Amino acid sequence: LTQDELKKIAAYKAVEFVESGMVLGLGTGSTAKHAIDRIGELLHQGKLTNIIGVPTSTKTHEQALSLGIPLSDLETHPVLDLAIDGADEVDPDMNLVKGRGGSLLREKMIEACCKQFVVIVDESKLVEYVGGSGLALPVEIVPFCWRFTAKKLEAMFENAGCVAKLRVLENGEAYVTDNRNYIIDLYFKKDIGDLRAAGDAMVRLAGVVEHGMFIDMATTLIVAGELGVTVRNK
Ligand code: DER
Repeated sequence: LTQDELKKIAAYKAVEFVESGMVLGLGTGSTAKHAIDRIGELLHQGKLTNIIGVPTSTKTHEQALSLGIPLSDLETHPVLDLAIDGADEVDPDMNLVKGRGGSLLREKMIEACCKQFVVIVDESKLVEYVGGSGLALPVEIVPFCWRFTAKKLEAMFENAGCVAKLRVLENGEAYVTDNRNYIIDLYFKKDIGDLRAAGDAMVRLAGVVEHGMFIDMATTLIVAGELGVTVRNK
């Protein structure tokens, strides 16, 4: 099975948790895309009715619009029933790294308001510890003096061998989020230890908007692997 087929299996499994009448947080990324496609299909077939979606990015907003999924926002629905979203990393305590798709701020705002947050991943996303994949821990920062903020973040995690890089587009220009901010990708050589302390230290730094660690937020984890799909509740 390809990675994308595994993502689709996890996504379809998550949509089994969706009931008619629910207000849903719609995630961002290639795994969440499959879940949103599936929700659109069930709505179209009349197997789901009265669904309202709250999108976590402009990209998801456009996908949901094209599928005819009725949309709303957090101001109209400050409490949601269920969010379905992917992740870049999942540690053994179901803490997540998210944001490699650049949507971590809206994802975290919306997924923090959901009664149930179902995370869908293929098995390649499972790690021993956050940052363990050697891939980025994204941090959304304001563009003002971004080099200053990047250096401060790097120094904060010096003993984890942290390297901070501004996320850029192919043309070398800074990537800009839906919220008109920049993303600094942090790379670690070692475990950063206490995630909550690390997260709190990051957001205390003026200039940092939000980080991509979703600590103790997921309520259900769906993992699709070569041996099948598992569902684990927190
Ligand atoms: O950017 C994000 O937060 C995405 O949800 C990401 O974490 C998962 O993206 P993928 O489903 O394309 O791997």
